[in-house]
Amino acid sequence: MKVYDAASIRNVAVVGHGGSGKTQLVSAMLFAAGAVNRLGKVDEGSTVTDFDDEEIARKHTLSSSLAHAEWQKTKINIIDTPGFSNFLTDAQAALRVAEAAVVVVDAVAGVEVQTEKLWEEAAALNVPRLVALNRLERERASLERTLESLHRHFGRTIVPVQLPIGDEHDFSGVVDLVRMKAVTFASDASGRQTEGDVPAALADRAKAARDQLIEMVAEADERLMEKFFEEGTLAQDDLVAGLRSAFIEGKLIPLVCTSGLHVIGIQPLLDAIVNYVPSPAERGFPALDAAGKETAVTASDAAPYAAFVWKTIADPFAGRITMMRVVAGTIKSDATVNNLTRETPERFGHLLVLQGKTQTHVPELKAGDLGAVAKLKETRTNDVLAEKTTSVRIVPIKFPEPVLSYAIEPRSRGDEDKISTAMQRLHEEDPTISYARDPQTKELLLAGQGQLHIEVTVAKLKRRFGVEVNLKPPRIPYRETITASTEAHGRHKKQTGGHGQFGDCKIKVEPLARGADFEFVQDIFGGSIPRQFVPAIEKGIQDARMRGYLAGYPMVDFRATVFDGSYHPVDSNELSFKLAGSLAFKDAMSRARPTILEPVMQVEVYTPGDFAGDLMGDLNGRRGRIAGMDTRGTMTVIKAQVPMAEMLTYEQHLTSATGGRGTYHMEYSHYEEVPQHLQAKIISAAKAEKGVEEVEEV
Ligand SMILES: Nc1nc2c(ncn2[C@@H]2O[C@H](COP(=O)(O)OP(=O)(O)O)[C@@H](O)[C@H]2O)c(=O)[nH]1
Ligand SMILES: [Mg+2]
Repeated sequence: MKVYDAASIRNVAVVGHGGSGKTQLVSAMLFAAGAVNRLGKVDEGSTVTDFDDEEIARKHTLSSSLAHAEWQKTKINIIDTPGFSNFLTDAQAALRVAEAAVVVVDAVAGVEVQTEKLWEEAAALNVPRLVALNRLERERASLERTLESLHRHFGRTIVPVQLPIGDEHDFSGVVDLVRMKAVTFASDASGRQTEGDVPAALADRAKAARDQLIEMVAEADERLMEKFFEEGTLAQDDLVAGLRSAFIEGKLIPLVCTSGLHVIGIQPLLDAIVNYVPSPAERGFPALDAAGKETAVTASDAAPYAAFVWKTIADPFAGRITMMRVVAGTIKSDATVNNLTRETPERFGHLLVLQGKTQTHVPELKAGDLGAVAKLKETRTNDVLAEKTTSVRIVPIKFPEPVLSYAIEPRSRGDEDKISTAMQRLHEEDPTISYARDPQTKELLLAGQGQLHIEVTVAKLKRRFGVEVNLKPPRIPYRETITASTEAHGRHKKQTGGHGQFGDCKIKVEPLARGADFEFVQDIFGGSIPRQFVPAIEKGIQDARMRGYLAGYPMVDFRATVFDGSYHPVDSNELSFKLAGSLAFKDAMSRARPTILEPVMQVEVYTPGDFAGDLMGDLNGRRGRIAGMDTRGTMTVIKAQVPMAEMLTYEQHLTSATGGRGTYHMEYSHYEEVPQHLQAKIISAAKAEKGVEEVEEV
């Protein structure tokens, strides 16, 4: 396998709405460039980049993957990315290590929800964008209509550099507006191309489109603008160079026409990538300097090595695969490198170049290249591998907190350890999931970006690690508290032959502020209870409060003060006082007016403004309190506090109410009293469950 230097590398992330044909397009690119000798198909599960079992089964990309092809003596690293909302972080990570984004847009559907999100993401990172108008051979596909949709959403800087030849099923090639040539493709999906003159029927349209392109290129550059005014047009060289710099500066977004399934327009797309996309030597890698200011690291292979880990794959057989971008210098196989983030050396084995799941060894990887290494011990996603002395810092990829959690239970007993090991591995691969045991409900909670995300994670657990689990909505960790102060008495007395048992205490309970949990105070009058029995009383109250009073949930936010009692010189012991403490607690609860508390979430909903009114109404219906509204770009942010119990089904609602445009985030905020009329239900549910458990135990 060849080693490429920065000037002959192009890194592109292929992004776009799910189903726009990204994976198929990548497959066609690899095929047309001769990197593979057969056209892989999504529908047959034979593409290079959707190789995971779960991806093949669902026919959807769930995780970014890396492929490469050589074209015009240049190595194009292509990252295929997921386009579904639960998995977008991976696409965002890919944009961090690419010099350009190929935004794939379906020629029938036009701009879709995730197209917008990823477009904004790429723009925020200043990543130049190229639009591939794809699936153009389908019925109702249209350049005009899609272009209108693109202009409406992203502005008029999107400009075709090609026109399609033939409509819908007759789509057979493209007119290259820069060179004014027609390139047509064999109808057998072989990608064989023939170059010729622009067909007469398209000549006028092509000329008009070219004039428009020239004008836009001229407008993007003052010097070209002057030339354009003088001569009424641009020289070929000026057009090519002007288009390239306008693209790199984000002033123009070229649009090409493709069909991934029929391998039409693919070589021109590869040409556009090689010709327009900056090499890593040209566009520095975004970083921060020692003072925290934004800077860019130029990919020079003479510089000291630096690499950024943008993704990790947890493979139960091959072990951990660490995917990195060499930012500077040269990294060699079998070298020991320094993990700057964790301050530890890492011993590298073979460096790998990835073609989907296929790994090829390379002796070294130079600055600007993307590659991988297997079986690193300490290194994780977002780590930087570099000399200790480097002053460069790389901003970590930001992984969103999980928004939704489910309870999981192993299908076979004793699988819990296996689950926890597997989850640790999966978390390395996907930091947007989390896994923990709820200390109160004792359930294992799996949290992720949405229902699909959690289902996919569960499927991975099964396929890769052989553990099967059931998913259930999580139990709400209710709590109990008291609303009135009272005094209470607990006496435990037992006289059974020989030794008796005697413990007796008086306590006072008082409500405390929300969040104060539990306080125990001893304030014993005289010597009515010997000091050594007080911890036993506390233990009795502790145990009893953890078992709750109304519905079995822990009793919190109160103080218990033991202030009096009595003892027996022979029969008193710790156990007796523990029981007296728990009896006193029960007695207190009968007058302390206990009530149930529920967790309330801080919720933020992001939605196009049109839906804000309805969504707020819905949140009110979920017993939510709207805390405010804000606009962020074209989106409205609704902030609200909503009981957790009402949010378990929110994702489905939000998706259907906004046509998938809305997203949300929530985190635990605080506990609040459950309205009285809802408490009875919680109590009877708890009793029913307890009944079941007792039956089970018999
Ligand atoms: N007609 C047609 N179908 C396509 C084309 N490209 C992809 N598809 C189909 O569209 C579906 C989604 O394609 P895929 O590449 O998985 O989309 P992705 O989610 O963007 O990666 C699959 O059924 C493909 O076979 C194309 O150029 N023409
Ligand atoms: Mg895909």
